[in-house]
Amino acid sequence: MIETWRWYGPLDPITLPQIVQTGAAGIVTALHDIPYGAVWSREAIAERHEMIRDAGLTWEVVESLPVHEAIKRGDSDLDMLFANYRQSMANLAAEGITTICYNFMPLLDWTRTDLHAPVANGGTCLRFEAAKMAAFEIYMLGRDAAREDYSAQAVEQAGVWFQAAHEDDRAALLNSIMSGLPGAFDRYDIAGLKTALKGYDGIGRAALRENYKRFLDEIIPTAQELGMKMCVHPDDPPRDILGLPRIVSTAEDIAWIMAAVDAPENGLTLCSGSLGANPSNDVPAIAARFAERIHFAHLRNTRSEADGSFEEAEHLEGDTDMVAVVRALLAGENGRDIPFRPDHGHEILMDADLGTVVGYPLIGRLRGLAELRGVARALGG
Ligand code: CS2
Ligand code: MN
Repeated sequence: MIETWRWYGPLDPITLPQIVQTGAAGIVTALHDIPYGAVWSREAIAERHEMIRDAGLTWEVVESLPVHEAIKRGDSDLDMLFANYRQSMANLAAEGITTICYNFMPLLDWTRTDLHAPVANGGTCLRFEAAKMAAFEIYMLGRDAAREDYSAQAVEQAGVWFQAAHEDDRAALLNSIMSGLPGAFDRYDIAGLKTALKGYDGIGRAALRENYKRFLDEIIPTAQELGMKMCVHPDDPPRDILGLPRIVSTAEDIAWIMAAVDAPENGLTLCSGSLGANPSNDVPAIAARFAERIHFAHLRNTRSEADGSFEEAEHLEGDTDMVAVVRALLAGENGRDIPFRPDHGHEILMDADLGTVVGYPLIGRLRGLAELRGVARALGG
């Protein structure tokens, strides 16, 4: 398997020469400065590619080439957005970059309520606390229907939390929930989020699937012409949130996507952490079932709690048997060629001082990468 490392570009406090020292061979990155929906020019791609090459690394995967919200909403006039997306794909292919990760989550990418939850042996992790998310939805967004989406206990605790919360606590919660959009343009405040949510009024699961199918129909033939592999990233957490449907959350969802356009170019990013946050997802089984369509892997672990809360565990700990996941990936025909990266990591040792992108500390990820490397090596990968 190809060891990779997510790099946020020239503004990332972790430099390319430092990444070389992690032992990773490849880079996963995006042109984060280009607004969603605009074309990635050949020149901008080439310039970034050269930096990576000059450091002795390869640009293995684009993460992400973002899908504009208008496409997810299925607005009527999307020709220009599809044309731009295809043009970016062509420009990337011309530079020899042929694996593209994207997601189809409405509005929010990964969602957590605490960015620095303490872990037992020191350090901190990203945490999703059902009661705090419920408090955000019910009291801060005023979405009363959210009461139905959480356990009675979580709803009750949400009230308790909100009563006791100061303005700072609420601001911190909003900030945590918005932090899953690293490098993204659209960060919302409460008013902005309410407006953005209105744009999804009337869009349920079936409509979102229809919009996704339209995207695949527009994009996959181009991927085939260009020899590119598209790989969708699962929803994180793998459940509806803010009343928005999520359609990349379970094995059944993935099977629907793979069948929607049944071609190897229509593939999957196996994110063990995202999928694993739903206890009914059997991640090694998902890896085995879709192995031939998995073009990229995010390896990380989570530990779920009874009320729907979960937090990120060390890469080899938590609910998912990581050795079984790697074994399943390696059993696939192209298993040895799959790029993988340690997805997130705990902030440990000096990490908190380094000013790295939230969820992407240096030492915590380095630890994860080293552990995963050991697993892969032991299994012959
Ligand atoms: C990533 C996602 O940080 C993460 O959890 O795995 O943000 C991922 O980059 C996107 O969803 C892919 O489009
Ligand atoms: Mn991931």
